[in-house]
Amino acid sequence: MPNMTLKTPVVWSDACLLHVPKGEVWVGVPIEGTEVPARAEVIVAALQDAGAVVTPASGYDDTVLTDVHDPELVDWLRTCSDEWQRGSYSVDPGQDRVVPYVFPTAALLCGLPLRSPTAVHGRAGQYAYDTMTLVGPGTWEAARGAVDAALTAVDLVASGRHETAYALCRPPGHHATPNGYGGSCYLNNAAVAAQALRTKGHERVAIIDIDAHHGNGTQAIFYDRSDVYYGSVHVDPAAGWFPHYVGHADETGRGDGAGANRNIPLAEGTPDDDWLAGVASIAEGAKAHGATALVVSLGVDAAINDPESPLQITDRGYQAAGEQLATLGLPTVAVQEGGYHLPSLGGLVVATLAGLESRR
Ligand code: SP5
Ligand code: ZN
Repeated sequence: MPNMTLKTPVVWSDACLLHVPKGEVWVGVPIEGTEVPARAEVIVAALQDAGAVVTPASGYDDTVLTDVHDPELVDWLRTCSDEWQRGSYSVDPGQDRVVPYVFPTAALLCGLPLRSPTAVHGRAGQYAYDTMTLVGPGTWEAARGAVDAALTAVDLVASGRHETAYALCRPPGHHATPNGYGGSCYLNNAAVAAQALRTKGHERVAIIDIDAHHGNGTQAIFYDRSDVYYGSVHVDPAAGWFPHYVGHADETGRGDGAGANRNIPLAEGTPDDDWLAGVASIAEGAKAHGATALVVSLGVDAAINDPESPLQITDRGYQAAGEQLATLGLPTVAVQEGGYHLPSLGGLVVATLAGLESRR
């Protein structure tokens, strides 16, 4: 897209580079992992090339975190790496990142109440629900920086200064649940942003999640609430894709939240047209819900070359998704979620933001 100038402010915190997972454990095998600091670097570079102004994130108090997360999860994330380093794990068995190996699932507890173990290598499985989401020395600072970026973007639109703002959050957030973390996510940036918009006076907020994976964390946080709509298009978890257990079409909300959750699982290989029909359908749902502000969980891993998903979305598709969401005419905060193909990441984000700007 030559000769374009993005007007959407890009909010960024240098702290987001401090999270260095040093790999992940997948089906028991340590692999390199794709949620790397270079993701953020290539996105910033592409946005600057497109003329976007990069704004540093402001600092916010930790109290915003417990609007959407249990305090125990927040305390764990803040302290577990230091506790792990104080143990001898980096020498024996030679692991300097926090990695769980046993999980208090229903299959283990068999109805007994959960009792939190003292040993940090036991307790890890109480909060981490997978083995791919390692915690290291800079993880907390980076996750906090990502939340700060999301909240700064909220302030930019809530003040009326901008119609749309983009937070370059890393690590991503939509798999982080009220009381757990996984899927390369620790704190739920999109949920914090939606909650902040609620606090600033928007009675109804919509979150539209176009990451290739279902945002099980965001869904869980708002599942019982009528004030925040969650809609997602994603590769069908039942077809063998993370998060496997959650993200089905019949998950529509519960109690007060009944009807305020919408999942559109898609087959492997889904191209632009069918994906865009899903995005349009979810946008309709957001409109019907009466939302007056929008959070976009902007994962670009549905892209055709992405190594983590089998969806086949092009740059044009992402731009068209941005254009569709722009027709809602709502104050919009876009937060970065996944996206792992380094050569195309930047162009995909630029295309989406260009689409979101189209209503000006
Ligand atoms: C935010 C986000 O997009 N999280 C994605 C979490 C899903 N990660 C699953 C990783 C599975 C291991 N990938 C091995 C590479 C196969 N091509
Ligand atoms: Zn994803």
